[in-house]
Amino acid sequence: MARSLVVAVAQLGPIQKSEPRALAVGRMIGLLERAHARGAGFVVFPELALTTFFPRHYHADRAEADVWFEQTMPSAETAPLFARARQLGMGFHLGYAELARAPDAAGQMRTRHFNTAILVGPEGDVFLKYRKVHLPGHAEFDPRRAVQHLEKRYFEVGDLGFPVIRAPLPGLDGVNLGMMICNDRRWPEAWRVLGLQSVELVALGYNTPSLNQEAGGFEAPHLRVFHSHLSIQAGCYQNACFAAAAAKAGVEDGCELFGHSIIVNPQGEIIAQASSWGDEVITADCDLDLCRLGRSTIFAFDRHRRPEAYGRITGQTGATDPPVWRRPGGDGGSSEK
Ligand code: CDT
Repeated sequence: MARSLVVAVAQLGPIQKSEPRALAVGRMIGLLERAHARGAGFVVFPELALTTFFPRHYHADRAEADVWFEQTMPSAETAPLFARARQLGMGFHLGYAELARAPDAAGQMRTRHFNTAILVGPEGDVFLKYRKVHLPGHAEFDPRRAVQHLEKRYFEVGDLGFPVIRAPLPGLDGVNLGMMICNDRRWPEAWRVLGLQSVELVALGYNTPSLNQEAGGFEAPHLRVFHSHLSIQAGCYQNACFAAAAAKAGVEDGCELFGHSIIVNPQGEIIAQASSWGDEVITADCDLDLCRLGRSTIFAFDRHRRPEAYGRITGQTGATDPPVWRRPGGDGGSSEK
């Protein structure tokens, strides 16, 4: 019998700086209900779904930015979303800014800030938490940019790795679920760590501007969408999994986010795509057993991977220069550096 799950992506249109969380949560409940009416058992909401994408705003005093963070989850404002999902028997994925009292690497209790996402089950249990690992942007105000991207200022690098959990979703005893947040999708290492845990469905939220401010805006907007889709499609194909990628879209605080939310199958094909820049639900009926083909043939990791040749992947961060070729016996000596 097919292991079938109707997956929904709930793309959110813009959330302006002045808009309260309650407004966003009301919109999300509306999207949840639309997804339910289409038979979905699981809904993916975007990265930092409760507020505007605040890393575009500079706070000289970092503590001022704490207004964008959630100290509890569910919070008073998000409790209605949890309650409605439970009533409808639906699971969901939610991205938010997390302010936690948690021990750091040295075991010291500290106030910590993360760009976080959770997977919530149909009975309201938090199955899994993930904290964004690849934080793009910069930590200080950059006068060359028309729009800031201060994720490195407001968040710490996630400390939970890339976990996967096998958890029940409507109609299924267990689905192997994992998460990524936005920029993570561009890094094949992240996909492979999930693939090595037999992930079947990757939930992923993003806020991606149409213009690359770092490059002075010269990167064409259609290439920004292409690179996003390329990364997700390649990740799904190479790791034999589905992905449900939910964008924030439209003009938010004067900055355009490109939307183009998608659902991708293990062949790397886009099987559903948003077409608006507003609140929109897309769904796809996902037969999770389709993950088996890639996993048992070309990407049978246990038979074909060669970790002994991959040392650089975990051994270094930046790229080194290769040795310069020199003709053997010539004046230049050997080709070794
Ligand atoms: N939110 C996020 O990670 N956005 C980045 C844009 C980076 S531009 C500094 C992304 O990779 O989509």
